[in-house]
Amino acid sequence: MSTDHLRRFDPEIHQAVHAEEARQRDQLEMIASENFASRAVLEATGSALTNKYAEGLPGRRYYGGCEHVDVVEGLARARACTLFGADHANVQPHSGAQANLAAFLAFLQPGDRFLGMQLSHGGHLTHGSPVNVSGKWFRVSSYGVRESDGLIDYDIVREQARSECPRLIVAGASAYPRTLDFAAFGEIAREVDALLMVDMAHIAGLVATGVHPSPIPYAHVVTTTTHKTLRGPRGGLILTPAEHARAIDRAVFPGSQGGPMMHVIAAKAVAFREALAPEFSLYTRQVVANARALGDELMEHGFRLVSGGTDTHLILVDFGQDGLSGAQAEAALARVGITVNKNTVPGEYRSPLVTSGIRLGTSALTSRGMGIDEMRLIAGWMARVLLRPEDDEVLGEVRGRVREMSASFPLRKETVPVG
Ligand code: DSN
Repeated sequence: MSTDHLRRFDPEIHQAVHAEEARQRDQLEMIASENFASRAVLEATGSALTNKYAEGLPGRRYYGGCEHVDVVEGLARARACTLFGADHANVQPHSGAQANLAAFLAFLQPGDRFLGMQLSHGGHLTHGSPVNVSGKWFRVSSYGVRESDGLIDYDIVREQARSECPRLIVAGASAYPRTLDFAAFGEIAREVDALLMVDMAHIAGLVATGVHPSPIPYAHVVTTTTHKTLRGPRGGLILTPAEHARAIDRAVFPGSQGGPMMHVIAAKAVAFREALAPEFSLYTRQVVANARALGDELMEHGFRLVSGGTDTHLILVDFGQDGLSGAQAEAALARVGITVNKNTVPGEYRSPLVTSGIRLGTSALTSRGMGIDEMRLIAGWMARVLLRPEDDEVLGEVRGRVREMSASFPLRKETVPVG
């Protein structure tokens, strides 16, 4: 996209934007929650719709001049419903955290109890962490993964649900590499008469294409971001059965947000259209195949993966209590141009700023067209760096390989369906 005006008016911001574009292009982006949106998504995000106030919903706005943004939001809602097989979509949440807050507002009163996955076991900040509003305003009980195999033990979740009697159960994670059994969560919620909320932010693209089972048949509300495996603009989305549509809409606006970001909603509509195209299914299948290949190769090199592998786009490497810290690994990989994030692992004893693991994802590299051969090469380079993080000769050589590979795969393949 042309940035001539920005260059002339604000050279400092222009320079930083271009430096970031170069960073994304020249490095290997392996943060599991990131991806590269298409040009069409970027154009919609950068459009004149940013100027428009449109509190309310299509056809029922508090401002004039909404006839065009009504079209946009109508399309976004209809496409989201088609994509996920949902009755109702609210496309206004500014982010995943806002979507979760709105879901809590719709279904809980302050002081109610809910059951969510513990952050250090792969859950999310907004699922009841004491530093987040979800942990401050509600009583929270947490479930984790089994120490022996890193998997959720649904019998333990059931026992906890029976003894804690939560009003709502949250299923969903930001660092769980395996398939989530939404049917089991649904059964547990029914048994204890709780509502089921699913936060599918990480796996939304996989769910949209049937690569991961859908939570829609089991959940009272499903929240997600739109920018991870779904590859849209940065934002949130809530899906719900028709009976809860009004409660959710009111919890978003006026409950917890003001004016919707219509430019981002336009970009969400574009991303949903892209995700409905057959090419997107091929993409998500490749994302998972790539994650499996990356994980297998890392294990060949002697690394331990939480749960012994992956069913998704995500891998969690556990260096162990006496091993490299996640912070050291993140820094060493950054020096060769591989971007990852340090991550707590189940049973973590180091601080969240240090950690004993790293989280890897294949969504962004797969968007560049990389496949299994590239994943195997990258795993080998990572192993060399992580086994000798202070060896400048090794780092220099791997940095050169990373540059060569990045140069061979364009950052943004066009994904917009024709017709
Ligand atoms: N920060 C996101 C992630 O990296 O998983 C979740 O909000």
